[in-house]
This record gives sequence, C-alpha cells and structure tokens, in this order.
Amino acid sequence: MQRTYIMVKPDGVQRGLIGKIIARIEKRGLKIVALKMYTITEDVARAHYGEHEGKPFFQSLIDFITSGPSVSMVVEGKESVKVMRSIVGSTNPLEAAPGTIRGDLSLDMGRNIIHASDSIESANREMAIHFDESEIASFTRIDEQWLYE
Ligand code: D4T
Repeated sequence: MQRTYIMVKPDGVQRGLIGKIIARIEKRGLKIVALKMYTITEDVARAHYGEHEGKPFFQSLIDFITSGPSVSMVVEGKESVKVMRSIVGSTNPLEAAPGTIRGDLSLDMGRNIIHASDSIESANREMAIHFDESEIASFTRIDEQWLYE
C-alpha cells in the first residue's frame, strides 16, 4: 500500500474544515495512519516548500503556512498519491472541479486549504520532514476486506 503526506493548511483549520476534509478521505476508503496538529516553524516550512524558493510567491507562502496551526497526516491506501491529488483538485481553486476539496471549499490560490504530495518521491520527502517513523501507525481497518478485491 502507498503512503502520502497531507496537510490541512492554517486557512482550513481556521475555517473549521478539518472534520469535513478528514471525512472525505476516510469515506473514500483511505486510511489515516498518522495525524497531528502543530504550527509549522519557518525552518520546516522552508524545507517543505524548498522547490519554490526564489519564486515571487515564496515568502507569502512561508508566512501563510507558519501563521497558525495546521494538521499533518499520513494517508495510506491503493494509489494514495494519485487518489489524494484527485480528491484535492487543481492548485488554483478557480480551476478545481466541483466535487474536489478545493473546488467545493476554496476560491484563492494562496488560500487553497489543503496540501497533498504530488509524487511518491515528494510523499517520502514530506513524510520524513513532518513525522518520525515511530509516529506512523500500522493497523488494519475492519472494512479493508470490502474495500479491496
Ligand atoms: P500544495 O503544494 O500546497 O499542495 O500545492 P500544489 O502542489 O497543488 O501546488 P504547488 O506546489 O505548485 O504550490 C504550492 C503552494 O503555493 C501556492 N501558490 C502556488 C501560490 O500562492 N501562487 C502560485 O502562483 C503558485 C503556483 C499554492 C500552493
């Protein structure tokens, strides 16, 4: 089974959307195997968004992501990277399809409420930034025999 890294960003937390977002992930059949809320430090934010360093929106992205608590998760399941990217929707909420988290719940690129790793490599890198291996649980959900053939 594949793992991916998910973050409900500070705007999602402030807008009271943690529960709604988690419900969508769980209902799809994906398993949350790690979860915590904390305010990301500047150093962690710079490591997480290192690929965007030097871009015009970089500093505002760092200021925003460190501005308040966010919720970090590790989500596991079949093709979880691809499935989560499709549940989340396009980076720009104005282009995100209805039915996606961003398409239903947000309007602005800089306030797009959720992050999902864009590849297996990014997922591994981001999980290592935000979690110790010991924080990631290993268990079987009781519905797994009905989720997978
Ligand atoms: P994240 O990483 O937050 O899940 O978003 P995406 O994977 O969908 O998109 P991204 O890495 O290209 O962008 C990271 C983050 O920066 C914000 N952003 C992005 C912005 O404020 N202005 C921009 O022009 C871009 C491209 C939104 C998401």
